[in-house]
Amino acid sequence: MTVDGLTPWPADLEARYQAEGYWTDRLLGGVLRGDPSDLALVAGGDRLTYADLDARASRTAAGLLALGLRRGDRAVVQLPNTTGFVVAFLALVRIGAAPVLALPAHRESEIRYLCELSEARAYICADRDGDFDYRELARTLPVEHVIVEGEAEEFTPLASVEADPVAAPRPDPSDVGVFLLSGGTTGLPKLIPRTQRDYVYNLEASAGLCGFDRDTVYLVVLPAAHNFALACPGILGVFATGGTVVLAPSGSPDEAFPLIERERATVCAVVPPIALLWLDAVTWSDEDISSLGLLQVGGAKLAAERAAEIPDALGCQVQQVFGMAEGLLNYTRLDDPRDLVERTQGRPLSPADEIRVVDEDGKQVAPGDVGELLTRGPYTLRGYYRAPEHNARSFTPDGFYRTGDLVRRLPSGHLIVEGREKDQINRGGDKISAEELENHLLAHPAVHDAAVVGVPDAVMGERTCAFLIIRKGEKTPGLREVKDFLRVRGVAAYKHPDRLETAAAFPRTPVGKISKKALAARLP
Ligand code: OOB
Repeated sequence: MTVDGLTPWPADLEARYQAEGYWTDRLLGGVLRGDPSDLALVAGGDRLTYADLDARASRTAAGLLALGLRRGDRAVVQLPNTTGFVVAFLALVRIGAAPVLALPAHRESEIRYLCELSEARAYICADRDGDFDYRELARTLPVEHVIVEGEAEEFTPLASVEADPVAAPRPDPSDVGVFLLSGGTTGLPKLIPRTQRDYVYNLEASAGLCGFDRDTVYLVVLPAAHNFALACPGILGVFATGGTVVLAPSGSPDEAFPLIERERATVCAVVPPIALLWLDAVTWSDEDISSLGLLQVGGAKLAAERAAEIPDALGCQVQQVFGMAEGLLNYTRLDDPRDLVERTQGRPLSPADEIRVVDEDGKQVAPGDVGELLTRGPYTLRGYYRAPEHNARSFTPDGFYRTGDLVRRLPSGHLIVEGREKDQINRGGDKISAEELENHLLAHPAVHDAAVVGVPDAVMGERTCAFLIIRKGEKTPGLREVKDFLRVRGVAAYKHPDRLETAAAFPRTPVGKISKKALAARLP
């Protein structure tokens, strides 16, 4: 059953998740549980206590209500790791208007689509990011309100969205709390509705598993809008347990190491390419990063050899995290034997997570064999937002989400990610839908057909290679020209191909689909 594009959990599972305590009445807006005088957030020059942040969030919530935003509305949020992100997020979830969390790297093609699909009433963005001006993008969007952190020009400055707190309707725990973006396997990205109660469970259970408490100082180097940094346990998991969040602009050792030293950061979440950079940087850097006790690594597969190096080289524990915006999180446990921490991508967070590993016919494989991971549970979506056709393919009739990941399950329940079935490239944790990029490439006048594949890469895990069949009589475009073409179309730069190859024809599978395996095999 689908209501307004949302697929609720069936009543029997809802009753079970409530009875067993996975779902409670706690709301995302109530996540600031630290001591009022304790430090909650360090960002740029800002140092906010829990009392400061709570006051900012409720004044901004009242300001949003005064603008006319209401429970059930949506706002596309595209902010880097700033105080504004945290305040805007908390304010929106408090009034029950769901943030649609775009990444700072997204451009017009992605943002326009998100605004249209979500029928967002507001777009909340930064002024600029280097050369890129979000206000110029905002001028083209179909939204009522544009709210800008920084120099707002003709738009509403975020700092001016504030008023004396007023009583407002309380969101229901079953309401959508936040929309996350799927990595995407189709032509267009999908929206993942995360309910207030499922996301609260996600962040609280994760914080418990990772041993977060008021002494935790969590350094954010990934985009705050990404599920990993936001709620696994992330920013929200820190707030729920009374620790301190420190926002860094990026994972570059030049920026991250001085912050670890200055703020005595104890935990950080990174993607494998950042872990590799740090392993290298620590050999020459002068900063004291000895406060770091835990490095969470996820988003893409971390090689066992690298995982093994981290404790000695960086002086901290490593935790592998295999998660997805759709829900399911797997963590290695802090007391797991070394072998499991190095070789596996962890086991499910929740006792209520249901796992199936199946073959192409949907039958469970023998224990220890590789198959596709299917999952269902108290914080895994039951359907993408307004995507009935895609949902019919992405879920089994009994509501298991088909992850597209190929895994092997050990007797301990730990999963090893062995590959991927979905047509997606994982470029150092950034996900690229092959079909989405192919559709953009097909719009190029010289391109007759396009097929995008991942190429193994020592640092990024994979890079993106686009195979093009060029139209008769047309000149083959160079990589630079193709990137410019995609930039003008408003496609985020991380989705641009790293490499171009031409082909006279594409190899086909027996059923006539392009064989990406055979294409990739053509590369030296
Ligand atoms: C995280 O979330 P997404 O939505 O950006 O990407 C999910 C996909 C997974 O389906 C899998 O294909 C891949 O990313 N992945 C991994 C992995 N962690 C994610 N593949 C191998 N090893 C891993 N450790 O990437 C995400 C969300 C929450 C926490 C951590 C990561």
